[in-house]
Formats: sequence, C-alpha cells, structure tokens
Amino acid sequence: MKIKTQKMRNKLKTKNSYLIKIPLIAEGKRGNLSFCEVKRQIPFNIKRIYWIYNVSSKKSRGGHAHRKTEQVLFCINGSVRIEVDDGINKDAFILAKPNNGIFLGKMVWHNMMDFKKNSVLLVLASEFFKEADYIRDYNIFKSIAQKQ
Ligand code: T46
Repeated sequence: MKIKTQKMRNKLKTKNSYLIKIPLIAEGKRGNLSFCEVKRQIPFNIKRIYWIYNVSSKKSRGGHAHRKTEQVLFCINGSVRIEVDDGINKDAFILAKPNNGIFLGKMVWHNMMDFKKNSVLLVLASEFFKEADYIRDYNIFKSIAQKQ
C-alpha cells in the first residue's frame, strides 16, 4: 500500500485561498482512496455538502463571493478550471486530480469553467445555504473587498 503525503497546502496570490492536497492511498489494481477530515485537511466544521455535475464545457458557473461561508472544492472526476480573485490579486488553475482541492475563504470571487465531460465538483461548506451570504455583483464585491 502506497500513501502519498505531499505538501498539504500551497498558497495562492489571492487572499483567503490556497490549494490543498489530501492523502491518496494507492493500492494498485484495488484502486485509490482519498479522504479528508475536519480540523485536519478541512479547516471548518462541515455543515453542507453539494456537488455540481453535467455541466456543458461551454458553460461557466460561480460568479460570486461569499460573505461568511468557507468552502473546499474537489473535482472528484474529470477536470475543471477555477478562477479566484480577492478584489486585487487573481489566480487560475485546473483541478484535475481527485486528491487536489482548493480552500476558498470568505470574500473570494470565484468562477468555474471548462468542465471536462462527466466532471463532478464536490464542495464542502462551512454554512447552511443562504442566498443573503452571496455577493453576485462584481462591483459590490470589489468595493467591499478593497475596504477590508
Ligand atoms: C459556490 C460554487 C462553488 C441551493 O438551493 N442550495 C445549495 O446548497 C446550493 C449550493 C445552491 N442552491 C441553489 C441556489 C441556486 O438557485 O441552487 C441554484 C444554483 O446555485 P448557483 O447558481 O449559486 O451555483 P454555482 O455553481 O454558480 O455556485 C455553487 C454554489 O452555489 C456556490 O456557493 O461557491 O458552487
């Protein structure tokens, strides 16, 4: 049994966000297993889990930031491009391995795009769903973000 334990966190230029690597237990023909645990790889108590799938490669999702919610995103099948922005700094990268994820803290504007066929984006969230937690207007986001 092979356990890959690489560097767990990689900082981004964008504030309140970083890339996460979770353990990968590779057992040859038995396949692979990855896991994450609260307070270890996941820095918040998980209140909600959702997943996004069947997205056309031509469509983008996201286009918002959260006032309070923190999230970790994993692309557990396929690949997806994620763009993040704190109102000043931006990053873009492709999530393409089931054991690679991204932490998005509060006030990180994010977009997801270029979903490969059959991609599944799994999201762990720190809060229950509340529309009032979303900022969906980029100019409003930017003016709040730049005051912080
Ligand atoms: C996010 C990115 C990564 C609910 O009713 N409950 C839920 O838990 C969620 C996540 C969504 N919804 C409703 C709200 C909308 O009527 O589902 C609809 C689609 O949501 P939205 O357009 O916000 O989906 P995305 O893919 O643009 O964004 C989602 C999450 O909503 C968001 O929090 O950070 O994924």
